[in-house]
Amino acid sequence: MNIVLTEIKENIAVVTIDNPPVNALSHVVRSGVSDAIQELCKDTSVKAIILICVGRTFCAGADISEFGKPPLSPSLSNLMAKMDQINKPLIAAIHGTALGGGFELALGCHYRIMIEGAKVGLPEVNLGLIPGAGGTQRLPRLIGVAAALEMITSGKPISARKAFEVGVVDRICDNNLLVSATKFAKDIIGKPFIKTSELELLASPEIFEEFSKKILKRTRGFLAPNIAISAVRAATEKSFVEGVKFEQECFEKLMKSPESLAQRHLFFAERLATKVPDIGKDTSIRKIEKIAIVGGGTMGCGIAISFLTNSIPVLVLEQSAKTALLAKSNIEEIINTLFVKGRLSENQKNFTTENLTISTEYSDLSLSDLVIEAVFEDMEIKKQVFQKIQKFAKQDVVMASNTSFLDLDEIASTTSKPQDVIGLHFFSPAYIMPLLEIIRTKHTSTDVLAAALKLGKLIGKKTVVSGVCTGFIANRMSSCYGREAGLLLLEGADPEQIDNVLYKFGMPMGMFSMLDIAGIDIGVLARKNIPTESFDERAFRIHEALVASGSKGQKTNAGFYCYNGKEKTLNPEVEALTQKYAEEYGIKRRKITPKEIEERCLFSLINEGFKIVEEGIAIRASDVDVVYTSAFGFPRYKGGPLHYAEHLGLDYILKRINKFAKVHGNRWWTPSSLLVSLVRENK
Ligand code: 3H9
Repeated sequence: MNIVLTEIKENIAVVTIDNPPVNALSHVVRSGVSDAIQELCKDTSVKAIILICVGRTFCAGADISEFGKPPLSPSLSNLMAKMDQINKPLIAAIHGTALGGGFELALGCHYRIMIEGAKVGLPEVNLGLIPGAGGTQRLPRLIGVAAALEMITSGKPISARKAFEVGVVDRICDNNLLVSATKFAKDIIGKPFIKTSELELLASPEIFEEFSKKILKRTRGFLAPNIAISAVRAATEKSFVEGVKFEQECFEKLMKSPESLAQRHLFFAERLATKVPDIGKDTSIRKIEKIAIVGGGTMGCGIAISFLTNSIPVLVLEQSAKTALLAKSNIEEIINTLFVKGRLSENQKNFTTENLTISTEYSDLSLSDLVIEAVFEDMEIKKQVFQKIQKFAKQDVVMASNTSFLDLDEIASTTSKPQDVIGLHFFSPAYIMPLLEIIRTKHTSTDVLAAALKLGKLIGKKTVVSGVCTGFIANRMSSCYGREAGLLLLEGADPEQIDNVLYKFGMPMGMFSMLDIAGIDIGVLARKNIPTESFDERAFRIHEALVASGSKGQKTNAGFYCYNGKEKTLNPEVEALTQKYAEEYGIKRRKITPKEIEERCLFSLINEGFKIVEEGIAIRASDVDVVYTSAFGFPRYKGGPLHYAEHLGLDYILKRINKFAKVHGNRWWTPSSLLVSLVRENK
């Protein structure tokens, strides 16, 4: 197979890249394109060159799997420098997604033509990097500093329409890309062309400071966005060549940073998580086209929106006409808000209206391929719902539960087809949160699991498969983290102190602020349905007392904090309760250091993560990282709990866990045997 192929027709050369799956700019592609261009420059019959890709996309960027390995010449920058010397027009013909180095390659061409529906972007910040092949120097020259800063620091791709509007592309076509690019080439042959590197760029220095301030909150802790700003700034202060040099220095520095290593780890981890050892290309997949959701509460509505906004019709089943109508209006209201915010197109909005059905009759489930139960988190209620689903749905229906804690094997055992039962654990709000935790029971059949994985991808979720245990991967880990935070309260810390430490570590917010937002009552209720031996009741006594007194969090203006408009202060009730329960449990209150708070909360999480892998609940360690970064906002620049553990040193973690076991007992601090063996093997 020719990875880079050149064909010449009527004075126009077409250089085609064919490097599946995403035409990454691997060494073979770089050298192929470089050689092709060199040859075509010499050929006087060639008047224009089109650069195009086959397969599902234009180049998706540098080959990330080559990062960290010895560089092979030509580098992408060498190739771009060569393209800058070329004396005939170069046209990039873009379909799919031109990302990172792929977009930079297109920016190095003199013209760009895009097919409708294609996208371009510089997502390097998502990998803890900045564009490293001239992107920070060329893009602002082409579209101005403000628009370039937004694209480079957000990493978000833009549509062909938007690209045309801001001046990234010269033409959009709606069908045959090569034919359109050839026509475009014929139009411009003989006309003078401009190199992006030679475009003039002017900007006032204030724009950079203002932009830095604007993105401060969303980029907290990340290294790359601010470095990207300085690289764009260099484009306004230095010559093109000097600017490119500065950009490359920044790129190389970032490449070695722990932040980029962590973010690259997640890139591959998220893709690996979709792979399950006994599910292969030949595995048959249960057909899922029609979906029904039993329960139109917050979760049910959120799940329905996730499908509807991805063009999948949904039936929502409720107990009464009144609650069914309420669910419908809630869904429509959210859809409308998303539309007003520009997050949904008019077409998507219309699809929703036409494809949402509500019902109160179980018999209406008879056409559904998948029924998701999203009712109250109560074992008995769920069992009854499953029995009804089986009674009314078709023979080969997939029966899913959205339970976040309960024993799915037990739920499945109430049906005569446990092989058709699976867990689809969405996180709230389901249409926003990126993770779908798929729970595989000991009976779930491979065609059902394969269908769930496919469905997750279809609705744009990151999928991770978990085995059955209390809380599965996400909530089991989160319970440990919450337990330590609760115990630390009793031992002498206050909610604000704990929250500040966790926020400083990089979590989006501290444990108690989070509980106040989510509603403290949710956890209190959930614990009523799970085995008491799976949690430490002491850690949650304050939660229970608060809920009993009506302080459920922000929704009641009081929880761990009191809320008065924008003002947030510690709730004095919490201090009184901690004193009371500390005394009751014989806990001597003391001054707690930030280090202890951080290590107790995070190392308990890490230890549980290793246990989850050791027990086979998670397929691999990196799945745990995907879950915790996607479900609970563990800082991506730290790569997830288990990646972070490796970064800190597993021997150090084990030493501290052993120390905590000595002080606080073995019940929660028995080190994971996987962790112990990893430390032993490393010695
Ligand atoms: C860069 O360009 C730096 C430059 O500025 C400077 C250089 C000097 N490399 O996501 P999918 C693999 S940094 C290697 O499931 P989709 C991926 O691992 C780069 N491999 O498909 C997976 O492999 P496997 C900037 C890559 O259709 C397979 O392709 N670019 C790369 O859902 C399919 O991937 C980016 O950050 C790569 N660049 O989504 C873009 N990209 O099957 C990263 C993908 O073995 N890529 N793979 O698991 C993406 O965002 C998505 O892959 C894309 C397709 C949207 C393209």
